[in-house]
Amino acid sequence: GPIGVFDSGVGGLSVARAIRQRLPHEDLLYLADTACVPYGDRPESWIEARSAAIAELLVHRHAKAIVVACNTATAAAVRSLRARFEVPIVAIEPAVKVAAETTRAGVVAVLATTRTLSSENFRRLQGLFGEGIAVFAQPCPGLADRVEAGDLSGPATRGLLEKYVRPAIACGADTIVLGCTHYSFLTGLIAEIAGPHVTIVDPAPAVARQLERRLTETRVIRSVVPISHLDECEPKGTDRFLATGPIEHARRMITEL
Ligand code: DGN
Repeated sequence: GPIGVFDSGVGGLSVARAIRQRLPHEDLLYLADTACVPYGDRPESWIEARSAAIAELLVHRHAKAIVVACNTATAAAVRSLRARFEVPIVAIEPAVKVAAETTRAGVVAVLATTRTLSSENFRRLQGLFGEGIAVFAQPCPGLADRVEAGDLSGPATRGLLEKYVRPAIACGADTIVLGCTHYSFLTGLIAEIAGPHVTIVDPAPAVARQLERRLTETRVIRSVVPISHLDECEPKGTDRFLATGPIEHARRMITEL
């Protein structure tokens, strides 16, 4: 079966790309929950239940592993997904550890959704890996929506990024963690605004590596939020792309994968 990958929208395609590169012989089954994007504004219990429904759909379509390609969903749902499903659940999360190993200034910035940064999971990561360094947690309201709207370089996106990146740089950050999969598509612009001495950490390749490990090894949820509508984009090779709502932007970004 394929590798099931999901996000609230197109952001997780950055993770799909990393998996494609690392595991070229695996098939992908990607689901963009575009009917419900963004997840950032929704209650944690809702995200948990929705993630369960999506995972169920992917497993029903024979996914042999599920990749949670959304930091917000990881924070809300990873534990219950692992308890409910037997297939390996590999989940992206802000790469505080890598950033701590990378920074020389001892100051790292994490760009993510408000929900991710206020989560228990993020506190845990900070506790585990943030000792001895300053972690500048920068919520980026509206930024994932710009990417979802297909605006990767326009004035609105640039304006938001300047607002979110500059304060961290002013505080001496030399390492920026992309703590939301949507921001991966803004790496170039972030680098430009942050300047040449700043390292950008994208956890997507680490997720692909972790998936590779889990596939060589070889777990079940109760309430679900039903998916009432499903569209499918044109397949790309043996890869398949589904959406529960608008798929126009997803379609364009898939072609560029
Ligand atoms: N792509 C999601 C993440 O990685 O957290 C965030 C997008 C959203 O639904 N707000």
